[in-house]
Amino acid sequence: MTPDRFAALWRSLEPIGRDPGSGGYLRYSWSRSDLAAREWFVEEALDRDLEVETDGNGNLWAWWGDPEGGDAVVTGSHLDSVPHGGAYDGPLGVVSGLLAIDLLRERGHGEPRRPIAVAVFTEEEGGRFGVPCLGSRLLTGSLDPAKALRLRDRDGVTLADAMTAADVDPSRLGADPARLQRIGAFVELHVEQGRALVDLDRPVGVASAIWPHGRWRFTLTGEGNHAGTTAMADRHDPMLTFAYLVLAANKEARLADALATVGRVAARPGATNAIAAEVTAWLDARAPEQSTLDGLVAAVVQRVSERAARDGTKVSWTAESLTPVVDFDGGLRDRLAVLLGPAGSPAPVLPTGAGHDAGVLAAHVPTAMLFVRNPSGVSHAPAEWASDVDCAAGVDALTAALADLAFR
Ligand code: HGY
Ligand code: MN
Ligand code: MN
Ligand code: MN
Repeated sequence: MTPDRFAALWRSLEPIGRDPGSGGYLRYSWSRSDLAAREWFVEEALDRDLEVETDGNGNLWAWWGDPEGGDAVVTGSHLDSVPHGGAYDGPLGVVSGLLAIDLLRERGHGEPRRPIAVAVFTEEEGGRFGVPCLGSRLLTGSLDPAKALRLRDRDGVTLADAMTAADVDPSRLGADPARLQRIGAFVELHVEQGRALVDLDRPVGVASAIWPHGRWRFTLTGEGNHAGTTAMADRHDPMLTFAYLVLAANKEARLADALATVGRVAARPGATNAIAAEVTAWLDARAPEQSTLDGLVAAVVQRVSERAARDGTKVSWTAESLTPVVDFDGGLRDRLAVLLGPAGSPAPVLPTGAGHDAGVLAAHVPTAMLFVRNPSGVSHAPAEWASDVDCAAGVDALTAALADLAFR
């Protein structure tokens, strides 16, 4: 794959959903820009004579070969983004899957022995409805469809209404064991969200594991009152408790050598001249070990509860999503590391703290991930970037992986 050829397809998707102000993406699942990106995918797949289907959870599948053949080799990723996210997180895996099929056909492999599909999973980021990997969790039966249909976005729109508005029937949501059984292996290519490959000076790596991680929603309740007539000593201000939540998360994560982020908060009523009555804040916590993660969250809860008692506020919390550690299939991992590295120097194998649909599927089918070098390591922000040269190397790696798995 030449960098120019990668760039040609990449440039046809890149503008869809980009916010002209921040340069980041606003591709929330079932939004207009997500629908435009999905339409782009369907067109590109049909141009390649791939058979396209939308499953009951809204995930897209573009097939080369008869899906009923079973033991399929599936690649792909997601097209949705976090608010003002980067261009490559998700789309790189989808574009690379389509280009890998082009290369396989041009290299005269003939028809694959195992059917191949490029999949696009819905709401991987949880950017609209709050639960990450929604499409793959529903497919694998690891999320209750009734609960999913009630999920609401920031405007109060339910997933059911959003799907209906997009002309996709929400009543088919739920586990799809027959579809899952079709998959013999899943390989997701993704831009690296970190700098390990930069430090190793390698364009492509193979994932070993995904750290355990989760999202917790904290509700801090105080007493709304007038900003101009309430003495400081008389206040029960949940924003104060919130400030302490952020500090405690930061401190406890550093102590535990783990990661904790409070990136989203909502204050009610949210008026400049009114003391907040209630604050809702979301904690994203991640650690190499489950015990470290559990300890970190327990410490944050303890600190915030102690603080709430001092502030005269109340605190409640609930886990919105939990992802246990994912160890990718060792055989697949090692096979791809050898295949994708120059002779005698296997591709680097590295863990990640980022969640992926591959992490959900790994509990059900042999799964691997390939990473493409990200020079700044930045992700979930407009600055996320990968060079056309490295992206082309990623397509070559994915092509080699699919050739090895589906044509032998
Ligand atoms: O949040 C994550 O780790 C992933 O990018 N959804
Ligand atoms: Mn992401
Ligand atoms: Mn992603
Ligand atoms: Mn007033």
